[in-house]
Amino acid sequence: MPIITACTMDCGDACSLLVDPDARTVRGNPKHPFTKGFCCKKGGRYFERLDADERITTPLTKINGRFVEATWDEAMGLIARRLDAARQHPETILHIHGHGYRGVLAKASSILFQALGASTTRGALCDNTGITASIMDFGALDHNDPEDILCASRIVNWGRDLSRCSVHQQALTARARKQGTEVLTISPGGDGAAEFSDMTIRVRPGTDRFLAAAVIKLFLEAGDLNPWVLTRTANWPALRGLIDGRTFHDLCRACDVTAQDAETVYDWYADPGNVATLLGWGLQRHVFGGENVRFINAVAMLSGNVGISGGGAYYNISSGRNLGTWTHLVQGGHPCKTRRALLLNDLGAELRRADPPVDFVWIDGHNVVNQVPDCLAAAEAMQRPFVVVVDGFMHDTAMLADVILPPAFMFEREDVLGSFVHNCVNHCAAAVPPRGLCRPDFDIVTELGSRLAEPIILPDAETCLTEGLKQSGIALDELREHGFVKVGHPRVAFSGMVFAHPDGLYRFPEHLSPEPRRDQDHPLQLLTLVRGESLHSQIPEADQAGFPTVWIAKDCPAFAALDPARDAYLVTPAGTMRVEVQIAPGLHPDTVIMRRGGWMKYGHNANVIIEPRMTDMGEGCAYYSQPCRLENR
Ligand SMILES: Nc1nc2c(c(=O)[nH]1)N[C@H]1C(S)=C(S)[C@@H](COP(=O)(O)OP(=O)(O)OC[C@H]3O[C@@H](n4cnc5c(=O)[nH]c(N)nc54)[C@H](O)[C@@H]3O)O[C@H]1N2
Ligand SMILES: Nc1nc2c(c(=O)[nH]1)N[C@H]1C(S)=C(S)[C@@H](COP(=O)(O)OP(=O)(O)OC[C@H]3O[C@@H](n4cnc5c(=O)[nH]c(N)nc54)[C@H](O)[C@@H]3O)O[C@H]1N2
Ligand SMILES: [Mo]
Repeated sequence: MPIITACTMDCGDACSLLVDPDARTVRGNPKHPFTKGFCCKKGGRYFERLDADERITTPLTKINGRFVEATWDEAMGLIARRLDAARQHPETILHIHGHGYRGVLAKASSILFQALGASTTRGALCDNTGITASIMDFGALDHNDPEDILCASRIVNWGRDLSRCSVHQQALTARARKQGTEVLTISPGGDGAAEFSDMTIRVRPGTDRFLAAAVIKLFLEAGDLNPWVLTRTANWPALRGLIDGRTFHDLCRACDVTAQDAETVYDWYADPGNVATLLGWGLQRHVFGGENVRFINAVAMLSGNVGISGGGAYYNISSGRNLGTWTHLVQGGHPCKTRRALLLNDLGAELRRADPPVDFVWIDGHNVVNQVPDCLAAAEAMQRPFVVVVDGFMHDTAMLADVILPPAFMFEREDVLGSFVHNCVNHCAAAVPPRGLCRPDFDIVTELGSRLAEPIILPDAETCLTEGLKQSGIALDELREHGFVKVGHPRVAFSGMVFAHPDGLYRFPEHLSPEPRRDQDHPLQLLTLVRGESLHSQIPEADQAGFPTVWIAKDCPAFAALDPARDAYLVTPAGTMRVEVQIAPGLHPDTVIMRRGGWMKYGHNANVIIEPRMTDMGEGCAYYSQPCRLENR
C-alpha cells in the first residue's frame, strides 16, 4: 500500500507524494490539486539518495583530522559540553540553517539557537531580493492562485526556467496553451524555453529593467495608459520622469534587444485580454535584481494586469503563511533581543572579522560552504571554531565539521509544510524507517536542549505540529489522513487594485540604475543556473567525474578564440577553473552558463571563483553579475 507523504525539499512545487515503502518508489499524488499525479526527477529518484552507499548513517567525530564513528551518546555529550562552554558568551555561538528541509518541526534548530541568544546569519542566497522588491511595490507578498493562470489570454514568462525548476507550473502553462493562451518567454536564452513558448525574446542578463522601461515608454507614446489604474498608484510622476529622461533606443540598447522585440513585449501587454506575468528568480540574482523585479511589476501594473483574474504578477508567496510557530512553547533560555547576524553573502570575511570570534557553529539543512560566494574563504574561516554539521553526505561543509550527525531525511520522519507557490499544506509522513542510526532533526535538537547544563526544553513533536496548524484551522489527524489540505485565499491577489500599503496604493520604482560597466579582462557574464535532475548541491558524487561543463553560444567571442584541442579554463578575478565547453543555441553571446551545486572536492563548484556581490535589495546575493572569460592554457 502506498503511503501519502510529501517532499520537503526547497522547491515551490512542494509535492504531495505516494511512496511505496517496499518497492521504494515515488510518484505524485493524483488527488493533490497542484501535484496532479506526477513529480519531478529529483523527487522521483529520492530513494537513490536515501539508499546511497555514500550516505552517512552513524555519528562521526573528527579525531586528528580523521572521521571516526561515535555513538549518539558520545557525540551529543561532546557537543553539549562545547555548547555549554560557548554559552558564557552566546554571540560566540553561530547557527546556520538553510532550507534543505522545510516544515514546522524543521524550525526546531532555529528555535533552540534563538533561545540560546546565538548569532545567526542575515541576507539570503535565494529569493529575498525579489521578495523585498515585491513588498515595496504591492505592500505585501501575494499573487493569484496558480490555477488562475488558466484564465489568462497571454502569459509572459519573464525569466522562469519552468522545465527545470517547476514542472507543475510548466504543466499548467502547457494546459493554458492547449486552451489557446499564448506564452512569451524573456530570458538570456540557451535554456530550451522555446519548447514551451510561442515566442522567446533574448535579453542581456541583468538588464530586464531597461526592457520593462522601454515597454512603459511605448505605453506613454501610445497614450493608452488607463487613467483609473494611475489613480491606484502613489508615485507615477516619479516613474514617468525616469522614463521621459531616456530614449526608447537607449533603453533597448541597455538590455540588448531590438526595437522590434521591445514592441512585441509591448503588444503582448497592450493587446486586448488579460496577461499573467511569471517572474523568475534568476533575474533578481544580479546587482540590480531588485530594480529588475520592480520594473517588471510596473509593466504588469500599468497595463492594468494586476488585481484581476487571468492577470497578476507571480513572484512568490510566503511558504509560512498558512502555518504558525511554536516558539512560545519552549521552556528555558534567555534570548537577547538583538542577536548578532553575519552576512551570508560574504560569510568567510564576516567570520574572519567577527569580534568576539565565533567558537561554536551548528549547521543544518545547508551545504553552506559550497553555496556561498568565495567559498574558499568560508571554508578557511570554518577551520577555527568547533563545527557541528547535521547532514547525511560528506559534502564541502560536512568535510569541515568536528562532528557530523546523520539526520533522518524526508520519507523517514514526519513534518508538515507549505509551499512558496501554492496554498496547500502537505503532510510528510514517515513512510520508511530511518536508515542506520539516523535520527529526525527534531529529536536531535530536543535532546541537545535537554542535555545542556541549563536545559532548554522543547515541546513534543505532536504539540508543535498541532500548534503550527492552528492558525489555518487544520486538524493534524485530518491532515495525516488526507495528506494535504488546501487553505482558502482569495483567488485574485490585490483585487480591485487595493494594495497592502497603508494608503492602499501601488508604489513604482524611483530609480533606474545603469548596469555596471564591463571589465575588459572579463567581458562575459557567468550564470550558475539550477540543474533539472537534482536540487542544488544534492548531486550524486559519481556524477561529478571529469571537468564541469559550461555552455556558450556560437556567436560568443570566446567560441572562435578557443582551440578545442587545448584545455579550457573559466577565469574570474577570483580564480580559475578547468572546464569543458559546449554550445547552447540561442544563448546571449556575452553569457556563460554553468549548472550550479557541483562540489569543491571534485573541482565542480563555481562558487570558488564567484565573488561576493550584493544585490540592491534584501541583502541578496548577485551571483549572476559575475564577470568572467574563457581561455586556453
Ligand atoms: N530541479 C531543480 N528545481 C529547483 C531547484 C534546483 O536546484 N533544481 N532549486 C529550487 C530553488 S531554491 C530555486 S530558488 C528555484 C530557482 O529557479 P529559477 O530561478 O527558475 O532558476 P535559475 O536557474 O536560477 O534561473 C532561472 C532562469 O533565469 C534566467 N535568467 C538568468 N538571469 C536572467 C536575467 O537577467 N533576466 C531574465 N529574464 N532571465 C534570467 C536563466 O535563463 C534561467 O533559465 O528553483 C527551485 N527548483
Ligand atoms: N553559484 C550559485 N550558488 C547558489 C545559487 C546560485 O544561483 N548560484 N543559488 C542559491 C540558492 S537559490 C539557494 S536556495 C541555495 C541553496 O543552498 P543549500 O540550502 O545549501 O542547498 P543544498 O545544496 O540543497 O543543501 C541542502 C542540504 O540539506 C540537506 N538536507 C536535506 N534534508 C535534510 C534534513 O531533513 N535534515 C538535515 N539536517 N539536512 C537535510 C541536504 O543533504 C543538503 O546537503 O544555494 C544558493 N547557491
Ligand atoms: Mo533558492
